[in-house]
Amino acid sequence: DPFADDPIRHPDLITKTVKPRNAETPGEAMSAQFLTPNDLFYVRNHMWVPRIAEDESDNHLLSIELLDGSIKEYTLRDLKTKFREHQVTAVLQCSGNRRKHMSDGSGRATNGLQWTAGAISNACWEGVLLSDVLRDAGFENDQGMNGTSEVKHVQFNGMEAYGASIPIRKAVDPQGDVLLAYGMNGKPLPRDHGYPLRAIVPGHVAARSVKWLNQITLSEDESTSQWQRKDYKCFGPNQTKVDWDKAPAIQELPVQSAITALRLGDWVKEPAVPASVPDAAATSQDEPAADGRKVTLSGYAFSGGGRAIIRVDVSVDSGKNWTQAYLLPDCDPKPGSPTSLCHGHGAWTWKRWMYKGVIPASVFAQGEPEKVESVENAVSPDAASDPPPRRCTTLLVKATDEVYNCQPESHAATWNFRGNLANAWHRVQVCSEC
Ligand code: MTE
Ligand code: MO
Repeated sequence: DPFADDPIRHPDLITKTVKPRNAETPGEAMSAQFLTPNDLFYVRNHMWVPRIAEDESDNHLLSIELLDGSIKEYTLRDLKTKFREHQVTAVLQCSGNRRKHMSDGSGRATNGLQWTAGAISNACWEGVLLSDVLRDAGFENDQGMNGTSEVKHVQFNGMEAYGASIPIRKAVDPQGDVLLAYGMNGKPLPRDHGYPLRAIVPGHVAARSVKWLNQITLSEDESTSQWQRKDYKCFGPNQTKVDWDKAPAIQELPVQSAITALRLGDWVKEPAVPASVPDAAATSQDEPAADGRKVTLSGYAFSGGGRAIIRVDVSVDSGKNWTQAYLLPDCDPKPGSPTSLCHGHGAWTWKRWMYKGVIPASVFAQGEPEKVESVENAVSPDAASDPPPRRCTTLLVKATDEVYNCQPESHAATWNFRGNLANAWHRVQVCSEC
């Protein structure tokens, strides 16, 4: 059993599969902390977890093959002593995050692990810049940056045979912050997250952040692994028998958001309509008690490519009206300052958001709840006062990034048989007596 030596995991992780280990971060843990604790960081393993003894880790060997076939070797000790250490705060998000929402929301099955909203986490990574190491190995970073090098891709290989690649430009971009990381939130990388060395490619799909890294190859071509050439690509909703070569591998991620914690509070009395609106005030005479139910929502928003989140919109009435959520200022003061939790040149981290409001009684629709996506990991209703009959509404969140990318309204339009990059508005149904 190749998995016999896998590490023991935190019981609060939400297990999807045991061999190999795949587990989501619990919703409350995502809302509660900007940096996900190491033992609650989501785990996505395709195979077993390689073991490197602690007293051997400094001798862990990284080999770098240049285009002419020559090989440079660095031990982890070399990396730690020859190069300047950098910190980069960055989200990792699996391309399958929210795949279950795509399956449920579109009514069409997708292939792959049915993740809900927890295949994403945020950490401060410590390591050395890939660009510094490539320069030392003899690569001309300028040529990689301006496109004159024959090297077009940097291929990463992990010890258990996982592999992926990124474009050379991202690898050597002085603003790109690609790390060879050995630390995570101030501690050595945990075994599940690549001990003793992994790539961190901020702003890109996490599939490119290869764990247990022991080989880098500079090449004219992408990695030939199935994870580069097949699994992590998207096709049109009509396409199920596809020409894999025609679609580019996923690199930068699209804009995303989710509700990860939801708390329904007490019923409160509120005027249904402002008295200053005469017509409405007249109608409200005939209407039943104009109360509403307090609600507190929180969650994350994130966009790839270092694009910052500028706005998060919340609706408590199935999308008829929207309000802006409060964005938590985790990265203040200025990113890069020693007191900031954010390190790096781009907006590589998630923005956590919060919303406190009242769901007016009038928006709870009568009748049986329709079937919608759920955040089964997140809902923790409070005990409420006297329950009225079961009436439901849909709470929604959507985010916008700095170039005004926004999320699609439904999963139907972006459905793809691999269930990659599910990023439609996140919907959670709540009922008046929940
Ligand atoms: N690297 C190796 N060596 N083996 C893997 O299975 N999985 C990839 C990537 N790097 C993987 C890997 C995928 S698909 C994801 S989403 C991330 O690692 C998950 O990183 P994490 O487990 O640290 O959250
Ligand atoms: Mo992934």
